[in-house]
Amino acid sequence: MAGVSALGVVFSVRTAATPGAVGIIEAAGDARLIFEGLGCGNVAVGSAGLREICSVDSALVARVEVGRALIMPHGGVQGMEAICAALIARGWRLAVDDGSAFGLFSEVEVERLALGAIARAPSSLAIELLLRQAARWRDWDGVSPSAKEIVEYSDVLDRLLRAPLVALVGKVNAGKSSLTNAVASGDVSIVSEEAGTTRDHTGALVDLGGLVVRWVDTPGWRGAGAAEPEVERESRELAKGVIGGADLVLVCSEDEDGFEEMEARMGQVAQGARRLRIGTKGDLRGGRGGANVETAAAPAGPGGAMGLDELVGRVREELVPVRALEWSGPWAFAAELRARL
Ligand SMILES: Nc1nc2c(ncn2[C@@H]2O[C@H](COP(=O)(O)OP(=O)(O)OP(=O)(O)O)[C@@H](O)[C@H]2O)c(=O)[nH]1
Ligand SMILES: [Mg+2]
Repeated sequence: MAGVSALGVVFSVRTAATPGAVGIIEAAGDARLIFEGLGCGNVAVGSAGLREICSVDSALVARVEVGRALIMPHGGVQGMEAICAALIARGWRLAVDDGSAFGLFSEVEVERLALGAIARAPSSLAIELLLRQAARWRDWDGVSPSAKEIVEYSDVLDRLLRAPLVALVGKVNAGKSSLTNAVASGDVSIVSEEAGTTRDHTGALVDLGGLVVRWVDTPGWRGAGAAEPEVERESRELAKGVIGGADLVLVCSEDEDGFEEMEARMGQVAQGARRLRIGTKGDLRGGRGGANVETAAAPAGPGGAMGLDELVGRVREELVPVRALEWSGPWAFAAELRARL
């Protein structure tokens, strides 16, 4: 089309102000002219390929639309300058800097960071949110929501990127390992009637409906004054480190008094962590006061397990509440974004 050809190809450098390993050039215009200018073979719409461009460098060329391509060569300043000079010599026009590349946040840069985060995120709930971030950062005016609010929400949403630690604590035989196995739908921990079965903390990555957590079962604590085998004392000491680093502690107990007793014994170990009180063996004793959730992971009678869905829902809400998932502000999911807030 003559009109489009007359316009030629407009390109802009989308790399951040500080050059990174990869540079990004965005080209828009007539598709034939884009590939002629690059001097490389065609790339199908929606795909990417490694190409030798302008006889200067090899670059990843991604054709995002019929007439729009992202060209990602090595990011060094000299190399980028040589490519830009070659493109201008071939008739491409450098777009006037509208501030989007070097101002607050370039949409393409956020897109690149989001794709990297998606590749690493353990939780599937992160994906849809990350895909929305380029537009959210583009539309952010730098004032509202405030940087403080963005950081607060980002701290919560970042739990989708690093599998937060959930630690179960409770007295021996409270039913912690049974609960772990039921939630993880498999045999993660050994369960037995013998008190003190779990000697080491054991754990698994567990997907709680899109939020992946590190779910860790710890050895049980004996009642005050009870004799305790040396090996058990040592394993409990080791578990303290895990409990201390937990994002959420599930205090498990089959009797009403157990919660406060356990919390007092944990003392300062898990002072900063969020806590939920989980009533166990609900088939034997229902309606305990003080429990946030009542469960029966391995009921003795014919009925099935109880309270597991509620438990999963409460854990998710404690770690990544729906309020945060539905927040419409931008998420500073990468260090590069936080650094510029
Ligand atoms: N009736 C009933 N029994 C349960 C339930 N959950 C666990 N138990 C039984 O309680 C006993 C102890 O369970 P575990 O899951 O090993 O308890 P634990 O807290 O991991 O024990 P330690 O590792 O020794 O601290 C086993 O005999 C389980 O079958 C439950 O929901 N109902
Ligand atoms: Mg156990």
